[in-house]
Amino acid sequence: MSFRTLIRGGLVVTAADELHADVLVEDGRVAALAAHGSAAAASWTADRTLDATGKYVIPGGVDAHTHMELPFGGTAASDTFETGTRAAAWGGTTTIVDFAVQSVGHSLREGLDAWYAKADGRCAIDYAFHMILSDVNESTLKEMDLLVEEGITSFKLFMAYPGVFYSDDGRVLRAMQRGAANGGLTMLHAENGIAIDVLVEQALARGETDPRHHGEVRKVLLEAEATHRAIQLARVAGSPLYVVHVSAEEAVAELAAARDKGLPVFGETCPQYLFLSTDNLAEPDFQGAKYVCSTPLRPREHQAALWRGLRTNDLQVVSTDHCPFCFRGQKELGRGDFSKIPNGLPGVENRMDLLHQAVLDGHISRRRWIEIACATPARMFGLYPQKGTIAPGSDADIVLYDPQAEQVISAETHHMNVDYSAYEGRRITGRVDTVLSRGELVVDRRQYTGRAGHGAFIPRSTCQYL
Ligand code: DUC
Ligand code: ZN
Ligand code: ZN
Repeated sequence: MSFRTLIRGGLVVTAADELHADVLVEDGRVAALAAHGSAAAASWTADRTLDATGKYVIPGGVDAHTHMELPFGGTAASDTFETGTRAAAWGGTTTIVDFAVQSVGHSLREGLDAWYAKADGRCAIDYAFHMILSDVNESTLKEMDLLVEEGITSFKLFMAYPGVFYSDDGRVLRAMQRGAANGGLTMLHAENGIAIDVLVEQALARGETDPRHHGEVRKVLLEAEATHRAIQLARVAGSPLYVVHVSAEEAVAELAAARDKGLPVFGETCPQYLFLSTDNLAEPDFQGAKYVCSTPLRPREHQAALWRGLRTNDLQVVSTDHCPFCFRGQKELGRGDFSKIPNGLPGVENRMDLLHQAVLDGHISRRRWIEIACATPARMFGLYPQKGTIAPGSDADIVLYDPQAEQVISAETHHMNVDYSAYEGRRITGRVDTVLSRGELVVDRRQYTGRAGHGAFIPRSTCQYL
């Protein structure tokens, strides 16, 4: 017996359309859409009807950049797959793409299997994986082909973090060449980590140990230079390129120049770069440590360039880089030495709301909100149209969003497993009301009804955005 859910009376917003339509869900998938009051909609019967009057009916968010349980700097990101995906659901995100990590000296297989094991049976929403390459060699290059066949179709390399994740230009080039051949999308952390480490050492020697110095040594020019270099390497390899967590205006300019030449170069930014700045990093009493991430927060003047990039499609995606560390006991590891502060911010629960606020503030349109947060990440990473839209045949990952509800973001009320909020006290208009994942209610009128283990691993096809 099939199970049917009817979502009545809402405004369906996708990247392409805004429709006053009812949505029929059958066995976890979208079966049909029809205008309110149409003969088709009137004829539908269902086992369950959700009243979406006054609400938006939007695709569940796709957060293409998370780090649940990431080991980093002698500690590990504080959200597990269980707590992190639950928080994601609360925030209207129904798919995450997390980064499995290969460590130096180990195979991709070992790293990937460790990530499958961490996530299996624990997720509230669906999930997929990218693979971080820390050790590019003959054997791991061959393994890339196998991963693409298994649905791990994107590979992150680091120009930063020498001695940990860092790959030199030759290794980056080899991985790009392999991706060009097997269809894998190369993702790059574009910061010149070799130069940054020199500046870190010099700053510490001068006694500059506060969190704000993290932002000062990780210079805009070193992000722009690495972005430029990444683009040239991708051209040489004949490979597309996706630059993660773009934060500097000068890096956006490099992407825009490449795109003006018609190159398949893409960029992602994150809420922290759109809403926070070096003012936060400079907060007294070591509070700035809450905002230490890499790439770093920039002076607030950079925000306008990021918003412009999102409007002009020089930037295509907003993901969170969700990588939470508690202030107490984790961020505190870097008291007296900013280079020991674990890098990362929480945000998986906040992205959809912050971007809705950006619609109200006039930075982006309502459809662009859905495009950068749902549809494009799904297409970029081979999940479309299963994820990222509301269309017949798509998974019924659907959010009923109340555009008029008021909320104040706070660690007191959030669901992420972290003891602070990067957006504490911020007023937002708009709030998630109800969330469906493959037709199952995960949040029902602000009550959590999901469960660990509902979320499934989703193998991905190759990039659909080329
Ligand atoms: N940046 C962060 O802030 N955290 C994890 C890894 C990264 O590149
Ligand atoms: Zn990174
Ligand atoms: Zn990251």
